[in-house]
Amino acid sequence: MFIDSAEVIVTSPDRNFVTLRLQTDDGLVGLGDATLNGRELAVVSYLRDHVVPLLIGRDASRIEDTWQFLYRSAYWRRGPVTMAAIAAVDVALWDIKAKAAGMPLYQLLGGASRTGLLTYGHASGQDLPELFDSVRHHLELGYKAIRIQSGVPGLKSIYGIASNATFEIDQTAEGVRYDHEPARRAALPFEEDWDTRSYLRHIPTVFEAVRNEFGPAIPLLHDAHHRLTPIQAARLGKDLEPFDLFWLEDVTPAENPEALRLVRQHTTTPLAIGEIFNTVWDFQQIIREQLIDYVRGAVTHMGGISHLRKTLDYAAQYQIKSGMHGPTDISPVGMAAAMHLGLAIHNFGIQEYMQHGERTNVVFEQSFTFVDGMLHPGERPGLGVELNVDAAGEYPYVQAYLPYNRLADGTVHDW
Ligand code: EZ4
Ligand code: CO
Repeated sequence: MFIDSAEVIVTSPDRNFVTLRLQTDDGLVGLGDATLNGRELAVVSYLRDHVVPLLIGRDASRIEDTWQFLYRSAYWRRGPVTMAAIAAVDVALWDIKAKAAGMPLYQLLGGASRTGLLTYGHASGQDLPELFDSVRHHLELGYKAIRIQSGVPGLKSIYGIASNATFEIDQTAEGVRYDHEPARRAALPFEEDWDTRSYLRHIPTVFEAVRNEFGPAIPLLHDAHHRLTPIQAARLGKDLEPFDLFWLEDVTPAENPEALRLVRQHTTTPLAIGEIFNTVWDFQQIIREQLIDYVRGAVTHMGGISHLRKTLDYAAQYQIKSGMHGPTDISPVGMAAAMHLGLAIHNFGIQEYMQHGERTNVVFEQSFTFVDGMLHPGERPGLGVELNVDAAGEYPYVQAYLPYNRLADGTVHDW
């Protein structure tokens, strides 16, 4: 079983996606997601210019060897571009292997450890009435766990609020619905504003209101999106303790993961981190020291199923669970890979699930189900996702960037 062709397909049905499509000499097709939000074309070049030529003629069954070859032969290791490219190859090869075996991929990963995957969706609002409506909407959709993001008085536009999002094309068209897609289609990144003191004052009042309205039982999550210092993060964790969060995410920036030591000393609010991490080494210390409770790494950005599985197996030894990143910038291919892995591993925690738009679901034909807030990848051989190449061709790449933050005095702040 040899790799006969390798194509990198860029499509932008509702947003940009980068997909690697491998085909073997016996006609099996494997897909891998290589989408890196706002930096998509760098991964396209990495794959097209430097990886695709190495793949043609390789034995498609040698997944681990191919991973090690791509990782070590480059010399320049790690980083989001490299690891997204390797992830796409890894996932496409797993897809092919499972199709060759005639099994859904989770069977090759050890079979199902559960009947379905608990998910969480994104509720948000500029103010409490808008937020409550959004929570109710998510409950109606079946979600059993909900992330809460709120506007902050005095700030015009901040991360995580669906009604802030603007898309150049058709955001209001029927069927197109995103909880929150932060990337905007424009030539320049959109500027948002930030004030940590206002945020820290306001967020506990939001959680108090949500608990009063929706009761103590529903798991609630919150994303601080890399904006706090360790001591600010410690205070937020403490202030949120009465509201029993499922997790508090990305409290401090990714560069100093050991900053979580200080946060941990002060709060029992569970911590999740790592959506922008790329390798097991980024997680090594914080897993070993038990500084986190959930690993946010995505298959798409962590070098694929092979490498994220190693990371999660390591985490399992410390009672740390998966909380794989699942925003709309993970394509249906990346989401399917996450579902198969999540179904198979023992230490599954929760899966983020935001739901793609209608056009995306036409470009990517999928077999997963979402019933009563639980995801299941389905029983089709492989990942269970097929790329409709003709439909993909109707939506060429559109330049889009993630926003960035400035403080009131004009200083650039972490976004
Ligand atoms: O900002 O996926 O938890 N989810 C997140 C996301 C990220 C985007 C970046 O591409 O933090 O909304
Ligand atoms: Co996040």
